[in-house]
Formats: sequence, structure tokens, C-alpha cells
Amino acid sequence: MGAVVTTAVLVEQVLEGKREAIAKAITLVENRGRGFENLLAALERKGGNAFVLGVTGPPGTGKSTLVDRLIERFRKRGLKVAVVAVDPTSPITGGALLGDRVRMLKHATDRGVYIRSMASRGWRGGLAGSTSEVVQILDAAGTELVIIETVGIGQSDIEIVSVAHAVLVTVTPGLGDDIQVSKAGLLEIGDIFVVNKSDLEGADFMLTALLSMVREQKRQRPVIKVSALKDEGIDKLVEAVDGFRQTLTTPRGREIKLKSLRGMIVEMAKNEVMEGLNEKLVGNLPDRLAREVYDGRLDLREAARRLSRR
Ligand SMILES: Nc1nc2c(ncn2[C@@H]2O[C@H](COP(=O)(O)OP(=O)(O)O)[C@@H](O)[C@H]2O)c(=O)[nH]1
Ligand SMILES: [Mg+2]
Repeated sequence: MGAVVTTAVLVEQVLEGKREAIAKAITLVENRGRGFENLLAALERKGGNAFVLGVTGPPGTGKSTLVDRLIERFRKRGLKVAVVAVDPTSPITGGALLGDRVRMLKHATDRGVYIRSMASRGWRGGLAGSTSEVVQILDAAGTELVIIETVGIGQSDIEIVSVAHAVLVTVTPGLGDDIQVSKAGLLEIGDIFVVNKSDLEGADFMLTALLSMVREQKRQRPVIKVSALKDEGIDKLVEAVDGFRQTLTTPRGREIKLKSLRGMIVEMAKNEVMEGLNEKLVGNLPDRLAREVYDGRLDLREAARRLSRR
């Protein structure tokens, strides 16, 4: 009973777009706290105006700096913006986090901007919520632009951006040019490519390389050279983002929305399975299976199958 009442109040405040309520709702969902399912159910179909932009690319390519520029631009036009920075759990890239927060801190007093960090994967304590659910909350809160920043190094990170309506991929000059892009499937998932750090040497070379890689594929997409640091080329990028944003309201928008919904459903389903593995539900099954595999009575794959079936 208590939980239901609390949820109703929270729902109301989220729908009003209150930042504190948004934060509370996301935390509730992340922690799988009491009433989180009611909350999500109540927020279902309450949004529909959010354009979700995924921003991915190798660490250090300037994603956060660029996101900061995008916040600036879209805020100037009065759009309500939210950023979900998906923290890599990897210690290699973890150092970039503090920088992100410090950089975006200048928006901290802007009521029209909501910035949230999420851990990408956590084993104990369950998943740190799913991106889809966070997007659902932000959308219901009236956010018009949701930016999901994630490090494009692994498959799992790339999956996170599959919930986006459009994906922006960042690269920089140097760093083994063609490799950065083709590696983690970035060439396939990108809708807009950004060669950042154009103030550095080799940017034109990277631009040419990227253009020819995109040309080799069936799908033509914009490749834009910018310097997030020097604030150069950003307007052209904003134009490209706007192009996608506007498409959402055209007949072709249905296709884009379907693709995003598909990404959300797959992500949520995966999380369900992961949660199932976390719960007391599985009990000592993993230990029992390990012993069976150790004794040669079961092969690994079958053991995994049995666990996932549970
Ligand atoms: N020279 C140059 N440096 C940049 C540019 N954009 C970002 N950086 C720097 O690159 C580093 C990594 O940027 P960050 O935004 O944290 O990258 P992320 O890991 O992709 O989010 C920081 O030191 C930035 O100041 C740029 O356009 N030119
Ligand atoms: Mg970053």
C-alpha cells in the first residue's frame, strides 16, 4: 500500500518533469526498489516526444566534450535535454569519468538539463538498470533530446546504443585510422560519423578514409569533421542531428521507432535473464553445475543452458 502511494506521487512529479523526481525514479529502477514496476507501468506511453541520440566511439575521441557542445546548442533553442553517460566498468577507461562530470558540471544549474551516469554492467546487485528504462523515464518527463554516451569498445556497449533513434560515432585522427572504426562494428551502427579533433594533424586523412569506408557500404551517411574543443563544425553536426530528429515525425519515422523499440525489448529481455541469474532463484545451481562439469558428467555449454533455462 505504502509503496503504491509513493509511486503515484513520484509518477506525478516525473510527469511534471521535476529533476529530483527523475533522479529518484531512475535510482528506484536501478535498485529494483519497491514499486519500480508500477512506476514504469504508469509511465508507459506517457512520453513519445524524446529523440534518442546514441553517442559512441573509442575512449578519448572526445564524446563527452562533443556532448557538452550539443547540450549547449540544443539548450539555446530551449529543448529539454538529458544525458545518460554509461560508465564503462573497465578500469582502463574509468579515468575518463571524472572528466565527464567536471566538464558537464557547468550545466548543473540549468533546470533544462539532466545528466546521469550509469554503470554499464554490474554483477552483484544486479544490472545497474537498463538504458531502455531510463529512456522511458526521461521521455515521460518531457525530455526532448536524450543523449546516451557509451564507450564503443565492446559489443555490449554497442548494444546499449541500439535503443537510440540515431547513432553518432566519433573517431579522431591517428590511432590506426581504419581500425578504430571497423573494429567494434562501429561502421555498421553509425548513422552520423564525426571526425573529432580536426584541430589536430591527420584529420583530413581520417575524413577521406572514413568517407571511402562509408561509400563502400550500401548505406550513405554523413561524415562530419569537427573540433569539439575549439567549437568548430558543430553547427553542421547539429544540422545532421536535426535531420534525424525531424525524420521521426515523418512516415519514415515509424521504421526508426520500430528499430529503437526492438533494441529496447532485446535489452530488457537480456537484463531479465541477467537478473534471474543474480537472484536467489538460482541458489546453489551454479555450484552444482560446476561440480558436474568438473567431474566430467556435463559439458560447459550444457551447464550454461541449464542455468539460463532456470
Ligand atoms: N585537440 C583536441 N582535443 C579534444 C577535442 N575534443 C576533445 N578533446 C580532448 O580529448 C580528451 C578526451 O575527451 P573526452 O571528451 O573525455 O573523450 P571521451 O572519452 O570520448 O568522452 C580530453 O582531454 C579532451 O579535452 C578536440 O576537438 N581537439
Ligand atoms: Mg566520455
